[in-house]
Amino acid sequence: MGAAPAPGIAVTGLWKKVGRLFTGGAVDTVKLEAVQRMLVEADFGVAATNETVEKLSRADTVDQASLERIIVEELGPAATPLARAAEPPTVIVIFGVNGTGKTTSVAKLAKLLQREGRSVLLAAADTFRAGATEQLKVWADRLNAPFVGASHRGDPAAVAFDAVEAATTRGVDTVLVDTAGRLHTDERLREELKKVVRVVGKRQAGAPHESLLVLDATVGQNAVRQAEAFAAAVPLTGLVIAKLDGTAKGGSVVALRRAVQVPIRFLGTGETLDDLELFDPVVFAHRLVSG
Ligand SMILES: Nc1nc2c(ncn2[C@@H]2O[C@H](COP(=O)(O)OP(=O)(O)OP(=O)(O)O)[C@@H](O)[C@H]2O)c(=O)[nH]1
Ligand SMILES: [Mg+2]
Repeated sequence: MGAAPAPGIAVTGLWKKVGRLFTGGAVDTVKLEAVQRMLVEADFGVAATNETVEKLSRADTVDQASLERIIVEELGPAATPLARAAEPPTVIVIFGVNGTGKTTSVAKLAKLLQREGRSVLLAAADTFRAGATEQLKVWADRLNAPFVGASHRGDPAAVAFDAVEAATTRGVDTVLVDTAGRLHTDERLREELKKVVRVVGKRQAGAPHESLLVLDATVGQNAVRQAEAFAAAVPLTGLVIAKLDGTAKGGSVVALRRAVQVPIRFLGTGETLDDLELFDPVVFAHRLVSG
């Protein structure tokens, strides 16, 4: 279990607020209601808040450790490493609403895989936003990774297809596909993303091997609605929760996991290539409660 909170992650220090309620006397409704307000304030959302409070009400003693334990349960299992296809290339597609941190997360994941000795190719299937292709190209150059893009308004599925093709020819291990961000309610985007998934699946058996949704931790409950909408559109294999350095709440991580029942895989904790960590529920709950 992590002792001190890692630099870069903002913490809520939940126990500093909650703990004083439980220093003496029995757990009663007044105390539980106070906890409820604190959890909502920390962005847990109503459902996760109520479940946590309900579990607390049944606990023999309420202490720092029991609150952490309950939150660990809600956060689900520790993250598994990224999938690797039996026959390369492995294809990883990144989804999310505009501005959540998709492109940055693609670059961070590329760095992580390179550190593990895996070669990567970056594909700019965001042909919608002007400058998006160039933005990913800059990261590819910095990472010294091959890159596939198209002209503005080109077909994103064609870019993804070409990228898998190029990776196969060059013997590249993993393709990371960046996609366009628009509102999660946008029907055209949904169709575009489904097509990307379909087309890479035709080109490469089992692809995409990972479909990761990037969510912005600073937007609170709005991210829950985004997560639900994306989960309904494409089969997701994991969540990346970005910008955790920019929020003092962090309870949204619990709410998000609950909303979509997709495992949390990575946390984004800053703007540089190294600001990505593998999600560990025990460490995270500890930061949330005891930080
Ligand atoms: N503090 C912080 N900033 C981040 C993090 N991840 C991304 N950002 C910043 O958030 C902004 C948007 O990031 P992008 O990666 O461009 O987001 P995107 O989802 O690709 O955006 P669109 O392509 O416009 O949809 C940039 O300024 C990033 O540097 C993070 O974990 N922490
Ligand atoms: Mg982008």
